[in-house]
Amino acid sequence: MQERKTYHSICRMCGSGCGVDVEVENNRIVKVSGNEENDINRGRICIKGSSAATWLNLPERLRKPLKKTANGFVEIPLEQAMDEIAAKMKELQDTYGKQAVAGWKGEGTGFNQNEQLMRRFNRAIGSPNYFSNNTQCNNSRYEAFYLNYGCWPQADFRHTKLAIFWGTNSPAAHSFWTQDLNEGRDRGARSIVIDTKYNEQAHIADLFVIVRPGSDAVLAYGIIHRMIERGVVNQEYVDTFTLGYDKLKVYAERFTGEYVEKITGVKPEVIETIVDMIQAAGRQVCSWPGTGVEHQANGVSNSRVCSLVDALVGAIDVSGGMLINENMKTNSLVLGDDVPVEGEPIGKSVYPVVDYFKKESHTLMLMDTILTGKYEGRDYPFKGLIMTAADPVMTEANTAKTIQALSSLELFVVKDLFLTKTAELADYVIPAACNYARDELYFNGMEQSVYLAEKVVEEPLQTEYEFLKGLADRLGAGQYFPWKNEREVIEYMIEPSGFTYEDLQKYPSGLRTVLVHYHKPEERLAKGEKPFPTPTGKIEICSTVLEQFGYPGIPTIDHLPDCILQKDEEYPYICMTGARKIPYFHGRYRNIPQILKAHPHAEAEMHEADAEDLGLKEGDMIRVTSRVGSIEIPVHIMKHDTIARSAVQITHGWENANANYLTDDSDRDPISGFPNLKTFGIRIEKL
Ligand SMILES: Nc1nc2c(c(=O)[nH]1)N[C@H]1C(S)=C(S)[C@@H](COP(=O)(O)OP(=O)(O)OC[C@H]3O[C@@H](n4cnc5c(=O)[nH]c(N)nc54)[C@H](O)[C@@H]3O)O[C@H]1N2
Ligand SMILES: Nc1nc2c(c(=O)[nH]1)N[C@H]1C(S)=C(S)[C@@H](COP(=O)(O)OP(=O)(O)OC[C@H]3O[C@@H](n4cnc5c(=O)[nH]c(N)nc54)[C@H](O)[C@@H]3O)O[C@H]1N2
Ligand code: SF4
Ligand SMILES: [Mo]
Repeated sequence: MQERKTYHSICRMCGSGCGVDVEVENNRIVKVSGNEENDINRGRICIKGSSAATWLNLPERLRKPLKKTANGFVEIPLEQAMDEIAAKMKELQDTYGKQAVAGWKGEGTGFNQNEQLMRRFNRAIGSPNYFSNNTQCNNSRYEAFYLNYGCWPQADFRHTKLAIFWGTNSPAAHSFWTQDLNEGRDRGARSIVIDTKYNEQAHIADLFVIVRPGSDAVLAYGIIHRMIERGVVNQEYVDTFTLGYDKLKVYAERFTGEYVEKITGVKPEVIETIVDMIQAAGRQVCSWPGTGVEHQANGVSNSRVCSLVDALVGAIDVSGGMLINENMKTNSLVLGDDVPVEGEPIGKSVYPVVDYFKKESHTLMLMDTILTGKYEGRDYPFKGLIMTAADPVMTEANTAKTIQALSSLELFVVKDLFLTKTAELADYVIPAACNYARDELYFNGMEQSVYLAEKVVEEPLQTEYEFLKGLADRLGAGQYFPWKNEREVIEYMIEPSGFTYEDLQKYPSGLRTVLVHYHKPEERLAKGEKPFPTPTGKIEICSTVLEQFGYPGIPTIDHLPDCILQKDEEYPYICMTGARKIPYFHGRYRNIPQILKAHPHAEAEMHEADAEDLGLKEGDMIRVTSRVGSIEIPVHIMKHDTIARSAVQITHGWENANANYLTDDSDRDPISGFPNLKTFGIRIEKL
C-alpha cells in the first residue's frame, strides 16, 4: 500500500477559489477537505468541494478522444485527433477566411490564465473573436462598475456596517462571503436583502425586501430619490469625486413612493427604513448587485444604479465600503494589436461598450451568424468552433437555436471531463485533465492575494495549455506558445511581480502581495492625479463612455418588461431562471450520487396563492411555455410569501427540464447584449 499524501490546492468545483487539502493515494484523489490556513474559506468547504473526489473518479470520466462517425463516436489516439482537427481548421480558414474558426472558453476553467490563453490562441490563429460564458455571466456588471468607477471595487463585508445584497445569494453562490459577513455581524454590521425570493441570504438579513422581478432599478431610484430628499447624501464627497449628480437628481424625481410601490411592490415605509439604515451606516456601506439584477434586459443600468447608492454616501475605497483592490503585477498572455487578425469581431458593432471594456465577442450573435452565414447583414462564414470547459446546450439562452447552430458547424470540437449534452454534438471530443492535474494561478480581490493551485495528481490526459499549444503548433502559430507547460506559463505571468514560482509554492495557502489600504482616490487627488480610472477621473454617475457611444449617460429605465406591468395576456406569469442551488453548478454535478440524492430533480418554485389559482399541489407536473419554447417540470410551492406573486423560479442545468428552452436570446440588454434570463412572460398549464 502506498502512503497517503496531503497537498494544499484550490477547489475548482465553483469559482470561489476555496483553499483545500487534497489527500492523494496511489495517484488518486481520495479526499478533499477545507484548508484551515487559507484566508478565503478558513477551513470550510461545501458539498461540491468535498464531492470532487467522487466526481473526478467517476467511471464515465472521458479517457480517450472521440471522433464522430456515421456509426456514432469511436475512440481515436490523441495525436490523430489533434492532427485531424488542426488540418480541418486550416482547411476552413483557407476556404472561408481566418474569421471562420475560433475558440470558446466556458466557466469550467474560470477567468484567470485560461481566459488569457484562449484569447491568445484566437489571435494567434488570426481570428478577431474571443467567445466565453461571459456573454451571460458577469460582463454586464463588469461594464456597470467600469462605467461608474473605471474598475470593479470589491465589497468589504468583514468591516462593513451595512451590506446591501441585490439579487445575489452568497450562501449558495459565493459561500465564503457569508463567513465574511458573519465576521462583520460580530462587529455590528447589518444587512439588507432585496430579492424576489426569500433565499438563504435573507435568512441572515436584518431586512428582507421582496421585489417584483426586473424592477430593481425603479426601487434603487426610489431609494436614491429619498436619500436626496432627506439629505442622506455625502454632498462634499459627491461634489469632489463624482460627475453628473445633477442629472441623476433630476431623473430620480419621478420615482415617487407611489410610483415605486406600483411597479416594485415595495411600500414607501420600507424605503424609509432602508434609507434609515443607510444613514446610520455612514460611509461603511457596500452594495453587491448580483445576477438577479444583471440577467435582465436592463442589466447594466440596473447594476449601475444599485451601486450608486454607495457612491452617494462616499463608500468607495473606505473600510467597510467598496475596496478598489490592487494586486501584484503580472505579464498578460493576451496578444496585442500588432498580431494581425482577419474580419470583424461578432457583436462589436452592435455592443461597442463590450468591445471598449472587454474585447469579447457575443456568443448569442454567433449562433445567428453560424445559421445564416451573415453578421449584421454582411457575409460572415463561421464554420469551426473549438470549445473548452463549456456546456452551452445547458447554459446558453435559447437551447433549440443553440443545438441547431452547433450541429450545423463543419467542425465542432469540445474539450471536457464528461460527455455532456454539448459534447454529444461535437465532431471531436477531447478528454480534459482536471484542475488538480495542472498548475494554475488564482487571485483574490479582497485579500489582494495570489495562490498557486499546484498540480497534485498525474492524469494521462491533456491539459488546457497542451490543447491550445498543440493546435497552435500544428497551425504554424507555435511561436506564440513557447512555454513547455503550465508551470512555465505561470513563471512568465508572475515575472514582473518579483515573486518566483518557488515563493508561491512556499505559501500554498496564499501570498498577500499588496497590503490592503483605503482612501486611494483621496490620496491621488492630493497628489494632483486622477482619483478614479475613468476618462474624467471622477465617479461617472453620468458616463462619458456611454455618451460617446450614443447611450444616455446616467442609468435609465427605458422599458419595463410587459410581464411585470401585467400587460402580457398571453404569457401572464413571470419566469426567473438560474437561482443557484448550493450543490449544483450550472449543468454540473447531477452525476454525483450524494448530491442527486439530496436534491433529485428540477422544480418550478411558485407562490402558494398562484398555485391555488392554478389548482396545483406540491409535485404536480406543469408545462411552462414562453415565446421561444416549453418544458415540463414539477411544481414546488413556496409558502408564507417567500417568493414574489405571479413569479416562477426555475434553476437551469437539468437535462430533462432545461430552463434555457424558455429563455429568449433576442431579448437583450442594449449596452451589454445580455439575454434577459430573469424576467420574461410564460404561461402555465397543469398536466
Ligand atoms: N452553487 C452554485 N454557485 C455558483 C454558481 C452555480 O451554478 N451554483 N454559479 C456561479 C456563477 S457562474 C455566478 S455568475 C454566480 C452568480 O451569483 P449570484 O448572482 O449570487 O446568483 P444567485 O445565487 O443565483 O442569486 C441570484 C438571486 O437573484 C434573485 N433574483 C432573480 N430575479 C431577480 C430580480 O429581478 N430582482 C432581484 N432583486 N433578485 C432577483 C434570485 O432569487 C436569487 O436569490 O454564482 C456562482 N456560484
Ligand atoms: N437560464 C440561465 N442560464 C444561465 C445562467 C442563469 O442564471 N440562467 N447563468 C449563466 C452563467 S452566470 C454562466 S457563468 C454560464 C456558465 O455556462 P458554462 O460555461 O457552460 O459553464 P458550466 O455549465 O459550468 O460548464 C462547464 C463545463 O466545463 C467542464 N469542466 C470542468 N472542469 C474542466 C476542466 O478543467 N477542463 C475542461 N476542459 N472542462 C472542464 C464541466 O464538465 C462542464 O461541462 O451559464 C449561464 N446560463
Ligand atoms: S464554495 Fe464549494 S465548490 Fe466553491 S470553491 Fe468553495 S468548496 Fe469549492
Ligand atoms: Mo456566471
